[in-house]
Amino acid sequence: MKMTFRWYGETDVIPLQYIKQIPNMSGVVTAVYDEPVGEVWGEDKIARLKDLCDGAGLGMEVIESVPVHEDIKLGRPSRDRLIANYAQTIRNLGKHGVKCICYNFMPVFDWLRTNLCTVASDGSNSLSYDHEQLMKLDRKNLHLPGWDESYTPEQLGDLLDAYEGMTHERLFDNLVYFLNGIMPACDETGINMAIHPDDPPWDMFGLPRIITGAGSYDKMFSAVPNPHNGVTFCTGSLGAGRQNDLVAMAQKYADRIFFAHIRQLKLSGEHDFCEAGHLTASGDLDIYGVVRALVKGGFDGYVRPDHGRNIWGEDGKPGYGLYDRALGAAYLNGLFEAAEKEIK
Ligand code: DNO
Repeated sequence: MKMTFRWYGETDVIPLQYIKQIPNMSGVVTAVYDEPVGEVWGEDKIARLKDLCDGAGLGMEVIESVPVHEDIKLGRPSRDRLIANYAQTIRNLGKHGVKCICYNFMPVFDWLRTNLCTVASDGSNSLSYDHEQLMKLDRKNLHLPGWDESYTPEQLGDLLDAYEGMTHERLFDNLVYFLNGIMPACDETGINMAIHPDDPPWDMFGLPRIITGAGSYDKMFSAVPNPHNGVTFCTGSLGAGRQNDLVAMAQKYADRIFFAHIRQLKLSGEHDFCEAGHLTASGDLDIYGVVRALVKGGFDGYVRPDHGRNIWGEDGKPGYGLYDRALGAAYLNGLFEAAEKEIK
């Protein structure tokens, strides 16, 4: 396993040097943030990021994310040009030592929460999701925490209209078309594609979601068996789906899990959850069980502590402060060391 940490590039308030000081930190997970979705990432921008990481003694082998243009998800005629651009970005990243790309195939919205700052009894705060509250939102006038800057109301309205009538089957076919289009670039460069599960793993506002659990994985691997086609195993996203047995999945798909996002949830009701500290005892997901299952399955990928709480007075980017993620990394290092010594 290679321990990594998400870093939002030069505008991130967390210095690379602090990340390097976390024990066992092999590298950062980052992206080129100033290229419009669908454009090719230029080598100059990639090289600049890589230089910064090198300078701090950190690797840059994982990119999260190279976003997929909505026209590709919608299957519009422009997709062929956009897929060719994506493949070129893969080739450019490959030239600079990138080994793994995390992406998602969620229509319109990536992650969804109803509150980015839910205060716990110990004074820490974290992200949470309340299904009833979300269902009450007006689809025609949507305001979601963390999303207001991504779209103007008109853009959002047009996009939601464009997905009108989109079925799970068609969206899945569009994913397969996309993967088949980029696999040659992965074969050439050796880059592994790691799809992130839908977060949370159910349909929203009439938009289909297709990467929700073991069934989706089986379907995707049988449609595109190429060994570079794999997943980002995100415990928090998959774990919100009560039907998902994370421990069984971690072991079963270990050889297709190129990247693991590990975080903890406290579940309530059928859908609701609040993010918690990484420790198994802090929530309802068996983090120890997942790590053990990954090791048992022969997992050899990248790991990052996923969303942390804000603790010790830090006012970090929601989910991405320094302190609690560093505690998460330390905890995960311990679990991996123990599991590897026990199992190998
Ligand atoms: C949120 C992240 C997601 C993730 C993308 C990957 O904190 O887990 O935004 O980066 O879904 O494409």
